[in-house]
Amino acid sequence: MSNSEQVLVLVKPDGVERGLVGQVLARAEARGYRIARLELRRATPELLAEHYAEHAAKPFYPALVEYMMSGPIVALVLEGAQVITAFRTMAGATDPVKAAPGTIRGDFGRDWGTGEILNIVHASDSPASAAREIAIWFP
Ligand code: IDP
Ligand code: MG
Repeated sequence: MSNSEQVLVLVKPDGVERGLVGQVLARAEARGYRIARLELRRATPELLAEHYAEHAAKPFYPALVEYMMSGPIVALVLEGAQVITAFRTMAGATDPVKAAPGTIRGDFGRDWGTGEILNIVHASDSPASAAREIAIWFP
């Protein structure tokens, strides 16, 4: 499997709280991706500052940190050819209201009327970000 890739996936606190870990894992397994790492974690401000460095200056960043620290996270690494592109497609658009049915965010997410975007999963968006994020969560 020389062209195999790895992607970092996080089941975010809303996904864990709502009991959606199994659904996310089941979708990854149903498509035949291998689970290479899997751990229940708690994010810290330091870890999130690294993970979301590109968003640190955005107005929603403080709320994003609060969201990501609101409960446990399930961090996993999936492996397989083109898994980065495939899992991003499976996750769906960032805003669950706009995410297509059939995607994780489009099937399980919604606007909860709080002004926040709660969208169940994170997935690395490129080989470079996957390598960077896997090193952060699984050093
Ligand atoms: P992604 O998770 O689909 O890659 P990004 O634009 O990288 O989306 O944003 C990272 C995360 O920050 C999103 O998943 C979401 O939780 C949060 N976020 C992004 N944009 C907004 C916003 O405009 N308001 C509130 N939260 C946002
Ligand atoms: Mg992103």
